[in-house]
Amino acid sequence: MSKCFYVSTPIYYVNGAPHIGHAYTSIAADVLARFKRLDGFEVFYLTGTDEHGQKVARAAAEAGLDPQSFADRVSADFRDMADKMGVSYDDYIRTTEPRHYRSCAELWRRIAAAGHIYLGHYEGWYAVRDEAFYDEAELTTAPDGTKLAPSGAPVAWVREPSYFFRLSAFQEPLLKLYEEQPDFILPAGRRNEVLSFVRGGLRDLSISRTSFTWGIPVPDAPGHVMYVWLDALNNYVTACGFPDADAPRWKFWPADVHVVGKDIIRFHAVYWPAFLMAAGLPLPRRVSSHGWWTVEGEKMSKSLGNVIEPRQLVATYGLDQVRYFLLREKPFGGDGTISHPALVSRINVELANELGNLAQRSLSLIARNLGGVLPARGEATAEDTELRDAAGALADVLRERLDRQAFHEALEEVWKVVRAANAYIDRQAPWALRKTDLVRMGTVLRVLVDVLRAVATVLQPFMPASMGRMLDQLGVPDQARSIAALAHPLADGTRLPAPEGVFPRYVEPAA
Ligand code: ME8
Repeated sequence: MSKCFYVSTPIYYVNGAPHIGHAYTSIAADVLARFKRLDGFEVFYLTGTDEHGQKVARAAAEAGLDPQSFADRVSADFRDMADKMGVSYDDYIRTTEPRHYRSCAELWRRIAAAGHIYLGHYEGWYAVRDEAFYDEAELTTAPDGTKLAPSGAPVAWVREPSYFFRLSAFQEPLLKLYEEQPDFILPAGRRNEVLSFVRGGLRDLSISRTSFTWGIPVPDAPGHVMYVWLDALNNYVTACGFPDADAPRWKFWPADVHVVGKDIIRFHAVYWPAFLMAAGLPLPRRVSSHGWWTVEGEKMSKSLGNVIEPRQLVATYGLDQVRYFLLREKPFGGDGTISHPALVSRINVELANELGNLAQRSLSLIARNLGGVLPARGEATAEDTELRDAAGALADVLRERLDRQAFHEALEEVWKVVRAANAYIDRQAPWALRKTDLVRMGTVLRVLVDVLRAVATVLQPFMPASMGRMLDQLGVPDQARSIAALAHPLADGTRLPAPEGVFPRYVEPAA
């Protein structure tokens, strides 16, 4: 039996169009999914859309559509975005699907049967933009007198009958969870924030609304729809077939990692495990949160008109180039900014020059001087062994980095080898050996092909199409592109195709 791996993205609200922040989260989760597949795991990668709640109902009304038609349209656009970004999801869940209604009703019943739900009256502040409740003490007041949530979203006073979840009863169990599983929340800075929030005491949570209808009905409680976050979080088990314990996908639960932005860590690291504990279900292994992207140093916003459309970015710079940039430019947990000069520099220096050119130089020498035939591994010098060993260690190094979502470190480790290979080719100067020592020239070029093969193999999850082309050029057959296959050397004498550049330089369009 192969090992299972389950990774998810947040399900995105369908109130507006997808932007680069959504694409980023999905690409990061995609790299994890692809790496695990390459490493022999059976993977379940889930993404999708969050379609209920007041925020979506209002956006639909503004668009002059009923909420379902509106959600159909925007959800399809998010799906198209995922496809265009090379996101290899195994399932695309929508919270308006019948399977999800059934799953939510059952989750509610289990939590209620365990005595963790009671009927009351909610009175307090609510931010529709965040779909979240806030305490008075958390709010600030804008110059015009509007009360604002810590996220900057305006809040309104709400008063209505509501069911409550006994979140207060889960303070100790949650603290125990964070202590026993120190890497349940990554990165550590976010974990500390969650810890102090939970240590500060938890109030019971309002989990139903009666002032609007766009939601999943609460079982046996006419007029109540479920709080959109209870509905949304539950998508992660719906997709595994909950409540059918014999569903084929149930084996994937609990999830290995929920990838989320830092804005929604509280929902995933506090509410979600508490709901699951209350329902008697196993808990996810990790919630890994990432930082925020700004554009040329500015917050992305519709009013500033600087929202980046991911498909547009790909049209300008190329898909693999964008995927690489997003994971390389900033540490996962930290914030970063997307700028044209930074993109061009990553593309032209690291991709076109350091990696693309290295492959092109090595392969053209084989094409021109060795008839395009892969030379044998000759007698190795200390330098050959050192470089080959560094490349040989990459798979283990990347596994460790990606198991803690350190994408940026993973790419840095690959680039150490790429830079070492550039230094090696310059020092060995195989083009000069052509006249003095043909055998040594073959050995040097073979070392370079072996190193490039290891590099391209582990980079496939980041840049699937380009690395596929590089492996074609290196003569690596399809069935020899997994991590396990790296243990087996390429066959001497393999005929290599005519080399072609993989990464074009970005050239500014003529003014
Ligand atoms: O919160 N930088 O959906 P959402 C980086 N439906 N990431 C960003 C970003 C930015 N500037 N802007 C958005 C929801 N994101 C809920 C989730 S899950 C059960 C329900 C990403 O459409 C980031 O992953 O508001 C963030 O967490 C997510 O989009 C929020 O998407």
